[in-house]
Amino acid sequence: MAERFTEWIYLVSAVLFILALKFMSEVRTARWGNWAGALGMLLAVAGTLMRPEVVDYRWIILAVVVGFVVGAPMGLLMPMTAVPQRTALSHAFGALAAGLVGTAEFYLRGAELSPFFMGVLCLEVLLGYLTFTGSLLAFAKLQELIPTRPIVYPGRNYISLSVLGVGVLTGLILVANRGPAELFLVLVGAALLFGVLLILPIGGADMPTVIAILNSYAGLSASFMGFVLDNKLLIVAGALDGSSGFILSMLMCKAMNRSFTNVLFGAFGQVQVGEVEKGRTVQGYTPEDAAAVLWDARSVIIVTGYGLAASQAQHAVKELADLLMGRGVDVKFAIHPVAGRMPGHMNVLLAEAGVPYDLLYEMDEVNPLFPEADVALVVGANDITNPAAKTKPDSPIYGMPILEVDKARTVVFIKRSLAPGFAGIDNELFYLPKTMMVFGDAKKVLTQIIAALKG
Ligand code: TAP
Repeated sequence: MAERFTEWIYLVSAVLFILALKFMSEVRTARWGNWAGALGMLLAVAGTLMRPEVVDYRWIILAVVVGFVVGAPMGLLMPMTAVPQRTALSHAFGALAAGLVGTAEFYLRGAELSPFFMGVLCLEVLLGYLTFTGSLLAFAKLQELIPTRPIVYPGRNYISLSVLGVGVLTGLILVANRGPAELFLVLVGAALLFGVLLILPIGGADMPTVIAILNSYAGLSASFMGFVLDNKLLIVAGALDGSSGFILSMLMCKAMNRSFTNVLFGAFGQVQVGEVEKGRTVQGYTPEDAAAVLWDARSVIIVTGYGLAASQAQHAVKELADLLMGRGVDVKFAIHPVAGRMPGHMNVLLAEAGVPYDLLYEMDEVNPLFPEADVALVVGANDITNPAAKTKPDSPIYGMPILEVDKARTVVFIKRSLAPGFAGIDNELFYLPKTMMVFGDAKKVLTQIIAALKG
């Protein structure tokens, strides 16, 4: 009876997980997606605890308390800018759990497993442990605990693939012989080492894409765990996680015009400094100058990027937009799919500040509107506006679709310096006569512009 009840609860959870993904694919329904996912997980845990094989709750209660004590402050206190590294940590622990369950199953009933189940168990362990060390390293790079630049050495791809090859070969021997147990340790060691080798040559700024890939590995590992434990919900949830993570990483690569292999093996971001062209001058302006231009404008398109997140300027930009709209100015926000450092980064920040959804325009909708705009106000963005993506075939961002701010009558850039962004390259736009560079922290400069406009 309890078994049957659990199966029904699992079915409802699986539907909620699918709905969560569906809701999260649109800004308007994203919050429901969160709730659907959380409810699905609550039901899944409750259903599992009702299974007859759970006979003692003491360790489980302890684990729930520890999880709550660690997880609740992380959710409440961690700033939005740290979400990529928080996600990396979650993947690390989820994947470690899958790896440990696989290890326990191997030692408890490895000898009885059929070749199919041994194969699945080996895949679970391989993906679980490599995701564990890979995600920990991704976390350390994003948190700048270790250097974020790609760590490259000769023959790195061959070395990494050889270590993976050792893991796969060991798995095949285990499937054929179901032993010896010592070989299992080689499999675990190879997986742990491969996770490190995979991430070392990848630059910190590529980590969000890598995290989406690691997400899909962790999901697959959980799905394989579902086979080993004969738990249908784990199979479904893991497969959803694995496939959605994979699709997300593909979308991110497409939006950056990078191939999957270029992200994983291209050591992108090695040349981060010294790329700014020397001997050219830019025109620096004060916030008051920018306020004067905005005062006269009839239409303004605001483009936000990573710097908005770094300076937490979302509330200031909303206040400025309100002020301009109060004067009858037509204000739009242009959203680039890879602005910032994670998918939907700008949508989340602007939604947090209360910017109405109907002011947000996707790249394809807004690009034809730039020639009509009096001002393109670029706040803490760089690469997503860089015309090199269209004009310089040797540029690392060549082919990436951009927001065509250069077509507006005046371009106002708010950033702290001429420093490049994620791609490490100079931006022609800074040097155009129609460009006004207003140097400073985005929040500070916006606050000064608002004060000048009010004054
Ligand atoms: P970036 O090209 O990285 O430029 C951000 C600019 O913000 C920098 O040039 C920096 O210049 C400025 N900045 C930093 N802190 C600031 C502050 N406190 N106040 C004002 N400005 C500040 O960012 P973007 O235009 O958003 O482009 C995103 C890049 O990240 C793309 O190349 C994309 O391919 C890559 N990427 C995105 C994702 C996702 S999913 N979003 C994932 C991986 C990679 P200063 O230092 O001079 O201030």
